[in-house]
Amino acid sequence: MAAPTREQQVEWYRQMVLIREFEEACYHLYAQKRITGVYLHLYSGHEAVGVGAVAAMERGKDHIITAYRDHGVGLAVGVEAKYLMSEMMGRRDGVSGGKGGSMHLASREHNFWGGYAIVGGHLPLATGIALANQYNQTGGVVISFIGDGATNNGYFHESLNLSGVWKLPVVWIIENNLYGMGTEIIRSAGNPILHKRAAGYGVRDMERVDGQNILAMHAAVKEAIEYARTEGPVLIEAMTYRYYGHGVSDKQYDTRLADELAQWKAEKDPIHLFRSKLVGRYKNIELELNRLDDDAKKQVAEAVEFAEASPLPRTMDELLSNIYVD
Ligand SMILES: Cc1ncc(C[n+]2csc(CCOP(=O)(O)OP(=O)(O)O)c2C)c(N)n1
Ligand SMILES: [Mg+2]
Repeated sequence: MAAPTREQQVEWYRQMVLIREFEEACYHLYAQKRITGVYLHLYSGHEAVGVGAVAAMERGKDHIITAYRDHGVGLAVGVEAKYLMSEMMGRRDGVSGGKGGSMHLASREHNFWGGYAIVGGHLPLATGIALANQYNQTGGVVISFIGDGATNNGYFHESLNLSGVWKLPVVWIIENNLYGMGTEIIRSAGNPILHKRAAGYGVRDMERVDGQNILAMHAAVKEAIEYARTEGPVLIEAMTYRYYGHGVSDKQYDTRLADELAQWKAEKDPIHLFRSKLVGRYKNIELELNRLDDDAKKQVAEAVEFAEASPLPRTMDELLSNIYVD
């Protein structure tokens, strides 16, 4: 596999800082009740997983689906921040017409199929999308993210099994952030080495990948997609960490967890690690990266302004549209 170019890596850095900035803004907007809803699940800490995986996709051909921690994937596939922010705020210009909110982002144009709130509920959908691609011989592969907690749900086992039986073109990526809500994975999984579950279903086991290292993520997912395109399903376990607890209103961090969080931020932050790699490798790149940091701030501020000016979907037509398929 050819090494990623400087230009590609700068683009990945741009996406990662945009996601971080977007999520920080969402955190504050939620506290101010400018974003509402029962939950808000942020992607801060996971950026290298989403950006690395999306970077390995063939655009227009491959597909991607995830659960409710979905803002980062939306930005990585290229949905404009202003349409995502409008969806956060339930506005007409939102990607789902303002009727989905944070957990139901999707963009058909980007082959990004959501955004689902039911734990594991999107895994049978991923299986179906992969089956459609196999049946129609499109050559397309589906990337499906899976929370570590979701691997104990029946959907996970049924979906992996069918993908193995039919040799479907799907890359299953467990985003193992060590917790499902407040429960540590070692307290909920009989065998917490989650990638080993691949063996039970005839899925290729690509083991653990450092989800804080974007270059490792990209390389692993690239290899997985190439395999899935011709041979069948693959499972990767990406090790990562969430920065805001399960959701932003989850103030679970006792002293032990606060120490753990501080350690991940200090030693394994995916953006800091990538930035220092880039600065070490390429002369004079720092100014370019600083500019991207500033651009991300500007873009998110403009997205908030755009969203707040967008109307709420309140007409009778909007109330009744997109409820059933015609
Ligand atoms: C079927 C179902 N059961 C329970 C819930 C409540 N719930 C929401 S998120 C969650 C934890 C999932 O954790 P994980 O899969 O590790 O994803 P993470 O939030 O860490 O990204 C639970 C139990 C739900 N939404 N759906
Ligand atoms: Mg988890």
